[in-house]
Amino acid sequence: MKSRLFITVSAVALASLSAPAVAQMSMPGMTMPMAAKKRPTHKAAKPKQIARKTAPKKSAHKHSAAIRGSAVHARHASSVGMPMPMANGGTANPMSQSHGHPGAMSMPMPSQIEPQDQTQMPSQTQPGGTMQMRAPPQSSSEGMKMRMGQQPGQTSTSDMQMGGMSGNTGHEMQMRTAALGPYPEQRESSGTAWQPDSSNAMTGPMLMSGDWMLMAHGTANLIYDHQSGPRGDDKTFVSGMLMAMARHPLGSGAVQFRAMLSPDPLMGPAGYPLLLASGETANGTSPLLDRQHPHDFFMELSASASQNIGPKSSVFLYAGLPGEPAFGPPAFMHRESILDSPEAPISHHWLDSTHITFGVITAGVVLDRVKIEASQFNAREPDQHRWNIETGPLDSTSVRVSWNPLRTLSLQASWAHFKDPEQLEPGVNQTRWSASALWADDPSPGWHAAATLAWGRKSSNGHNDDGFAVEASIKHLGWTVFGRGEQVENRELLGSLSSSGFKVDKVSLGAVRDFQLADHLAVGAGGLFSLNFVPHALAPFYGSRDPTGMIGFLRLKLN
Ligand SMILES: [Cu+2]
Repeated sequence: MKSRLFITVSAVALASLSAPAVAQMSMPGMTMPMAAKKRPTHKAAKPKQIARKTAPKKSAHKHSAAIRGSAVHARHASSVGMPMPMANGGTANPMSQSHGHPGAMSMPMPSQIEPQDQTQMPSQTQPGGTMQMRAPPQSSSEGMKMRMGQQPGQTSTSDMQMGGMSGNTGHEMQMRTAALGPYPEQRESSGTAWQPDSSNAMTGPMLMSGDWMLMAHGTANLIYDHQSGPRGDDKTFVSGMLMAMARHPLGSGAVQFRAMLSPDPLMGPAGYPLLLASGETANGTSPLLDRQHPHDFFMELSASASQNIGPKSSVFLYAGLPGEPAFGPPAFMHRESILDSPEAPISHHWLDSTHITFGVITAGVVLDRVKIEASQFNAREPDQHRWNIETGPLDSTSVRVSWNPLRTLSLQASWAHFKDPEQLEPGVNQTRWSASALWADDPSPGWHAAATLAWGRKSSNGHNDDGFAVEASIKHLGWTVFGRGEQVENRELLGSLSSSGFKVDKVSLGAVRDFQLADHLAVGAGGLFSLNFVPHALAPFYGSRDPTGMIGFLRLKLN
């Protein structure tokens, strides 16, 4: 019954993909010059700006590839504090950033440069779409549904990237606000976490409905997993996530609702075999060892609201049940460096296991490239019941400072005090520290690369246990190659036999090849090989000092 619920929800989301009314989007690089609320004063704006607004009407299809990936949301000085999505938030296809492919221009064609004020043409229909009547019409894209699909293989999309456009400030250009502030949308990752502006991590279909921008993002993996040795196991299972977001302008900022669902509970309470992984429980009485716990069906149900307090600054509030507090790097399934890997990191509980926190409120301030935020949250890890929503006191605290010094780099440092996080260790508090650097760039035309360097520390009962992760991925054509190296100091691996800390390491290398099935849906096939390294003391338990893991997977991915 619960699985039926998930399937239904997934089916609805997938069905929306095939609707002709769906616009291609890349959340980070959302691409449509739409929803610009027009005011008469805009008639005086530069032709280029006007043309951007009018572009959807005249050339939504013809120039879809050009529009996708155009990078900046422009706002005229006279738009009275409303950050309007005139163009869009970024380089959806970083392959083409700054390479000036022929046909990659999102600059208006001459025929588009007509200073028409669409507010005077309320009943005009859009090509391929419907125009809802509304009096008075406020948006050039009111009710418009555009198809702006683009296959991943098509790299000749973008043109003007954020940096390029923001250099165009003679006319007070401004990026359209993201959910939490006036910066490129692709900076936003899971929860309130940041990633590099050059990231291309969240892709999926997008739909405008009035002033609402609706976005979907998701992956479903069918996995065969083999982990070697006496503590290993085999399993075939399904994992993944489906995320839906809805954003609307609010005052000088935006309100956003986000839901993320996971099919993980279908794999059963004991999760899947993953050597050296530990954390949470399958039955409420014993810890999960050498297995990765399933995520709860509800991974995120959150709302956020932001208000700009300056051209590059904002304040925001975020609340989730569940949600992600301001701690650590973005969650692994959203980190561009490793999101193609179907397995969880063994450093999950050092770095980012808080991404499914049952109860969190975060307040933050954005000052240009810096974000400072604090959360009050319920640090108790999810229990073995994976279909429910849990509650608890918001008695834990975290603080995170994020800094994107370059378009290609995102840094964070964070601290958290966890009150009573472990179901199996009641009354034991924990302090965690984390620092990370995320990088993303196009090393050469047609290639995209991402990397993460992260450190996390768990302190409790007088112990400090460190975890490190280095991750990288590179994409070219339909191929993605990804790898990760990790080291953690784990005191849970022998359960009640010993609470000594053991330094264990793991390296994994994998690849996946995606094939486009439809405009917004790709199917991929991939594999992954892992080598684990355990100290002598653990070798008898694992059968050797270097047990291995192998995973083969098929996946469906929204893009
Ligand atoms: Cu997790």
